[in-house]
Amino acid sequence: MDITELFKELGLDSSALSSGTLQVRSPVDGASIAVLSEHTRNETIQIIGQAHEAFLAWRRVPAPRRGELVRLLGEELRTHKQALGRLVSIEAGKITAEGEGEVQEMIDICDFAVGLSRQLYGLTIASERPGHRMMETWHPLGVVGVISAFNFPVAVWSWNTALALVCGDAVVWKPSEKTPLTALACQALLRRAMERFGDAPQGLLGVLIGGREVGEALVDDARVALVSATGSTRMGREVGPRVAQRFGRCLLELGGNNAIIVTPSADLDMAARGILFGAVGTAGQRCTSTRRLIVHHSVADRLVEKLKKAYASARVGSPLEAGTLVGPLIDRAAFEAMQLALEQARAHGGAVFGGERQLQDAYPDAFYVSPALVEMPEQTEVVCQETFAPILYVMRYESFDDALTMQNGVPQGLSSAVFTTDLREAERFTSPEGSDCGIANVNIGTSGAEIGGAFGGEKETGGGRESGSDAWKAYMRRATNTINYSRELPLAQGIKFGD
Ligand code: UN1
Repeated sequence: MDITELFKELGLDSSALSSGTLQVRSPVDGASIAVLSEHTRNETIQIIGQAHEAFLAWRRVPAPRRGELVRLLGEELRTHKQALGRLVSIEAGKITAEGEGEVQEMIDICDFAVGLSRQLYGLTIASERPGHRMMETWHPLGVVGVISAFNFPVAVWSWNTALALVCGDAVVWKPSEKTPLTALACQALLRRAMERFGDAPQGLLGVLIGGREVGEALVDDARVALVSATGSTRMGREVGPRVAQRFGRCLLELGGNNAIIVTPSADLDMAARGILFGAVGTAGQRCTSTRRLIVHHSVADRLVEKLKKAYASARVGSPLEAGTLVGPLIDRAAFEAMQLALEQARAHGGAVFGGERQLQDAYPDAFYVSPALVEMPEQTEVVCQETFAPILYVMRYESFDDALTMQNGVPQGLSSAVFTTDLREAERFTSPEGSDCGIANVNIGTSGAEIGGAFGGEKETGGGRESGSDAWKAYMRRATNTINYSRELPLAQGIKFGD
């Protein structure tokens, strides 16, 4: 499908994509695919104002009816799954299966949120006073500001938006400057759902096109009750305190430095497959990508050999071509960061396999690399950093205790996994003294989580939880109600006051 047709199917007006100052380039070949005009600070403030107006109306709509809008959004996504998946591939460089997989993740969260729209339950609590009842009520929160990254340009928005909409909130979204087109396509799809829905308030979703200035206006606006931000730890360090300064709420989903432990009893073929998808998939540009392999010395040689074979045969190429497993890095800066990390690893005694630039002749303005496997003598400084590229550091261990210490010995705490068939090791890994991450898996890799669970992590990952389970509670405010249906006015704690 040619790009003009793709834009048309996704409701993007081609003429609006060729004016302005924001260059949008495809990482597939580095070519410009659009030039967008950026919002000013004033426009941003206006868009937040419209979202706030929309919130005031939307909060009065019954939650199951709000769920109907999300159901319709899910229908639009089903209809346009291929087209939106392809735009994700063009704009973010994901292979076709992963681009479409990302849209499937959106459909899944819509289904989840529709069910949730009838299950925003509060508790009933026993009162200590006779003739009294206590309960909890969950109310819509306000405008939710969503800041998202290039690597999951649409799914992370949908986790936030599907929940926010059923919770009665409006959304203002600042997508990455690297992937604004997929954001505009999502906005157009939601608009279509809103037209079919009938009476949804217009400002329910604002999309901000621009860089730091619009992001700052969103973060600092007191009408934005919750800022849900996905990206680097550096970004989170700025956003968190600014939102806290005005007593707003933050949901942070920041860097990961995810490890897989492989123990002597592991099924090595299965482990190798899990590691390959985790470390090489999405060209190592997921926050859940596997970045460290902690392997028992008795199986290390065998596993590394298997991995080297798999690495050598993983096809690097255009994500739009069938058979490609590894697409491009997002841009030159990502390539340079990767090379710098590899140099540092070498300086710390690392033996690097792979990592070279590929396809430079065919795509001089794009950045393809062979994935790198780096055997490290120990977990040095560079291993403790998140480098957003396909680098897998391999370290060996002697005792399971050491493996756990190494797994937890980095500043980030998003995802983790153990491959073992030893019940004791599996249980210890998921126990309180095991992995310190928000996600701890057994016999599956670190990436590719389902939407049904809460997603997020500890330490420098920021502590936020999005997506499934009871993550919806972050998008609502809780009121505790005590209702007296007696003719007396007893005070709590047995206090007698003036009688
Ligand atoms: C991200 O990289 O920001 O678990 C999100 C996964 C996906 C989501 C990743 N479901 O890899």
